[in-house]
Amino acid sequence: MKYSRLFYVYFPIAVLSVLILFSTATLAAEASHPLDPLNEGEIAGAVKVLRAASNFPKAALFATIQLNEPPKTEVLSFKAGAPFRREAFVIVLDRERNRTYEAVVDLRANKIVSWKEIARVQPLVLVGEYETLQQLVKADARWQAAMRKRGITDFDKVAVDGWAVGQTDPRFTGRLLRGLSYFKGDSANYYGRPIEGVVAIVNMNTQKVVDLTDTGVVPFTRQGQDLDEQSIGRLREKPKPLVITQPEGAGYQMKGQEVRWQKWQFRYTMHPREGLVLHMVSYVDDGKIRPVIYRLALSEMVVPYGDPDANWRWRAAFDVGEYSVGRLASPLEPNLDAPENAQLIDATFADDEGKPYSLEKAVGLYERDGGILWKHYESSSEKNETRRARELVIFFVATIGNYDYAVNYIFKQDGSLEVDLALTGIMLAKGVKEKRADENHSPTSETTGHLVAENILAPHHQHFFSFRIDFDVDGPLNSVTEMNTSALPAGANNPYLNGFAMRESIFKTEREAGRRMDMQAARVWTVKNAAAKNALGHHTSYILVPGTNALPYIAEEALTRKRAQFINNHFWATRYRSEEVYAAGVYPNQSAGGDGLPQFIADNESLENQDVVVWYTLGVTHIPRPEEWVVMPVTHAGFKLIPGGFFSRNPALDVPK
Ligand SMILES: [Cu+2]
Repeated sequence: MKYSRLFYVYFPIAVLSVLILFSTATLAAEASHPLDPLNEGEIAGAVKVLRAASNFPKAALFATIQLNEPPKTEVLSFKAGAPFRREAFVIVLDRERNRTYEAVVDLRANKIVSWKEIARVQPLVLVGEYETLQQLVKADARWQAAMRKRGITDFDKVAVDGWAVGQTDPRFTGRLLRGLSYFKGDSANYYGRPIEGVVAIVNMNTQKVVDLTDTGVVPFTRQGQDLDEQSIGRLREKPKPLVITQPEGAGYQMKGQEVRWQKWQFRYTMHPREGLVLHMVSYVDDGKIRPVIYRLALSEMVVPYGDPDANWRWRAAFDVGEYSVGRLASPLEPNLDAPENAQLIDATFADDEGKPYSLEKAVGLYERDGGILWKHYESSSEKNETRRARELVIFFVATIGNYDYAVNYIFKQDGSLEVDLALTGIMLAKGVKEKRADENHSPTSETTGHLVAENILAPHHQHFFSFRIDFDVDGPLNSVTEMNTSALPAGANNPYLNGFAMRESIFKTEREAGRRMDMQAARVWTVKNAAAKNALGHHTSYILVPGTNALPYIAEEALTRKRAQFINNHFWATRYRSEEVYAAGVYPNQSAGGDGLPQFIADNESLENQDVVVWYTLGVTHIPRPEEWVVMPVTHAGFKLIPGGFFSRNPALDVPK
């Protein structure tokens, strides 16, 4: 049992030392709110109850152990101190029989509430499978021969990376992973040295390498490419110190999982699959708590690669559903991953055996300068009025193999909330025989990848992120609209041809609400409350303002596209259903396609004045540059949720100097 750093904040030193001396497992851990994440005791309790059941498969592994979030109505009506349910949702993999089960365990009564087999699915990649896969591949005679052919005899110098199998030959069945080999040598970083052409397919249940392809030797460098200062070599002069201090402490208050800052209040949890989740985001307006969002998280991702090569055509990582971005959060390094005033918070997860563990410094929370909040300089009177903005950032970074993704939620004083993704890490590298970009083609020729170093090509790819936003603007009953702007037709009403108008239309049903961006129409979407109005008579709303985005290149007929239909639209809206959480379904790993959003909208439910959920797909088309090698400078992509008639005037007018 490990006390979280948060916990310390609320206890004076004297009390703290007593706690350390007489620490008991339950003190820090007791859940005080229905949305509190499972603590170590609860995870262990759920596992104990399941293992004690006579039908529990002996060799089973735990793919997921998470809070079974109570029904929304129960959470919304919860009053502090009142009793509330505690349940664990568990996904169990029976390796021996290749079967998957879902269980719900009542943690108060210590009993199994439900246990059911889910046919023909594979849970996400288990933590231990990465190492097992590596051992299995390295023991394979065909793989060893492929290494020897490349002059590699010391197999300890090779790293084998585990990948969800993606599209595969129907000959191979069961629980499959692929193994990609890299020359590691004595370095930490091996992603710049792919042993191209060698890919293994492994059945993880039978623990057999079922296929090994070797499409031929491609040169790779044995020289290390580590990223530490010493390996990089000559460094520029370090800038003079820039110090961030908060002499009176942080400007936010934190109580358990709840954060209050500058009229905002919300809860957060670190979810094993989705990473950071924001719950019950509200704005305190004139003393009244006004709900905006019930739940916001990254629901799914897919990263399809555009190289038709035999060893690349299947690559499309569903990072949330196949790998789980929460459990793959990397521990944040103080003063580097976050500024010096940041608070770094641990998360509690379960391993494959169901054993709880603490992932240290998984979440960062800090205030930062936000530039100018608003300003006007009165030229005639030479009077300046400026207010400086402050922002609150809560974030985590998921590292999925070579790539690192930071997901930042940024609260602002003007009532807006920004979602900012930062993409960094190392591009997926393909070994090629060319040493120079002009060796085989002219600069204007068609390519599916870019040479970024000698013998290294970075194939073109796209990153798609699906954010699920369960809006509750001034309450759960909302409607969804689209705003399109266009020029007015010529005529008596528009004699100078300057006129343009915005038309707002309401989505009546789920299928109508599948939409794409339109720059000509300056298209945005809103979630409105039909019952609540501001002082000027506007229905209160929040507007989803897209930022950069992309459309998919992978064909609609391709299996990857069928599995990732959430990328068909930038915007989706569905009726709230507690089980509809993942844009590509609960089990995208080895899926045949069609799960998730296409299913959620199949019944075409009404969206008018209902509890609605919005899904925003954010795409990034990545045409690699040499400047992104050997590690990528951060690329940002995101979107904003801004109030539209939620307030009656600029809500940041009251921010003092
Ligand atoms: Cu990329």
